[in-house]
Amino acid sequence: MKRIYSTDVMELEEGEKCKVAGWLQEVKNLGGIAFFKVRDRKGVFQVVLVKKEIGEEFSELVDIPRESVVEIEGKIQHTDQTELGYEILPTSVKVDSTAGKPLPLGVIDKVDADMDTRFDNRFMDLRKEEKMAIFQVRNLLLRGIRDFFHKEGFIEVNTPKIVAAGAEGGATLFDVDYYGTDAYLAQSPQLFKQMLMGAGLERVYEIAPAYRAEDFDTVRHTSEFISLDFEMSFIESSDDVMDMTSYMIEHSLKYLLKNGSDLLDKLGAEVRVPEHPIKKITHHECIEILEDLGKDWEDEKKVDTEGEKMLGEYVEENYDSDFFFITEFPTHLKKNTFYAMRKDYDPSITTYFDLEYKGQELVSGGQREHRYDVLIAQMDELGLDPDDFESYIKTFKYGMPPHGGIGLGLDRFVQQLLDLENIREAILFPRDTSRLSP
Ligand code: AMO
Repeated sequence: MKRIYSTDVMELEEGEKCKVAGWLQEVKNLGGIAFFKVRDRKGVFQVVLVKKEIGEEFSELVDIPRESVVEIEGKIQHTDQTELGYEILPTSVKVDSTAGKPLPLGVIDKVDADMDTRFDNRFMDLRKEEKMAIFQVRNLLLRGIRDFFHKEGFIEVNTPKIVAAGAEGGATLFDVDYYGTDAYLAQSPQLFKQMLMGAGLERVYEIAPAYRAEDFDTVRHTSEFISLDFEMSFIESSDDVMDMTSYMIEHSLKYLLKNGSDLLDKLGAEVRVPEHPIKKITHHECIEILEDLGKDWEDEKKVDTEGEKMLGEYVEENYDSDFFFITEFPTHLKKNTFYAMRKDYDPSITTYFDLEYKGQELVSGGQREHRYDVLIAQMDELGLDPDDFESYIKTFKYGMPPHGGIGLGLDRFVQQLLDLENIREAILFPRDTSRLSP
């Protein structure tokens, strides 16, 4: 008999035969009758064991340890005794795998264990309905994003993660011993995306891990995260890149609302789709707003973590939106990005922007410098040796269109979307300064 899910059982007629399988979540033994609650990835179903009918085997069955994997064949019985409205009367119970005792982590406990215990036993933690739902939402978000890029004529690419030079400055590079040569884990596909513009692909995107040796732990940084990047050619300005970014956010959130409203309800998440165009505030204006709001700076005036939060609340109150762009970042604040195009009327300002979501940076991007001579001059200014970036630089010598793109932290997107306190909740097996296993 073909196995069906807990949700399919509801559709069956009284007395109809079925086969279900899952994890034995709970056993309630009342003496002459016992109840199993069995969970599969879609929900929970109830099995009723009547001692008189089962006979000797009854005592063995009610002793099966919780969280063992069982396969049950039986008949449907409609009932108003349970919330579900139906239960299964078993004709056979097969134990595929017996769970050890005690469990390293409770699955239906009301109170969560501490984070370390949970992540040490992540396979068990993910059995919890509300934890699994996070990754079902993440999956739908990704499907919405891929759907958008496909519609817009972008192709999905994969670039190397073992690289010879960093794209985001030396401080957060992980070293790799590459057959005796120094190499690094890629911080961003940035330089490769640009080379693909030189290759004439015109519209590309990548969804892949990026690595940063962040030397402290925060609730929004991990050492490995999924970077969603796109790059597009023949743009007129960074406005084209911002437009594409906001359409992508809009499309993916609408896709999620359309296909995952049950999951969002389960997680108590209210998703607000941004109205196009998303509000743009220059970095300079941000500083003025923060000054009006009474922010104190210890040293340089810039939008720091506290400033982001204050601006997030300001935009929420005044523009009723979770999103806004900070545009025209001063050149010295984007010091690692030698590839950023600067404003022609004022080279102390870049065409670079961040997209903020609920008071936290979600995206960075802008228009790139595509003119070879200017690019070399910008590298010189930052003390970078063009020889270290030889294969990248070469691309600019033989025909490079005007282009731009972004990087979006997917884990942060899920974190902010679902109001998760810690980015690690949005990652199956997070990597940080103290975690390398599992
Ligand atoms: P940036 O360094 O701002 O830009 O990174 C882009 C986005 O990636 C996310 N992010 C992180 N998420 C989790 N943990 C981290 N340690 C971490 N670091 C970054 C953030 C951030 O906004 N090359 C540019 C992109 C471009 O211009 O195309 C870049 O990587 O959400």
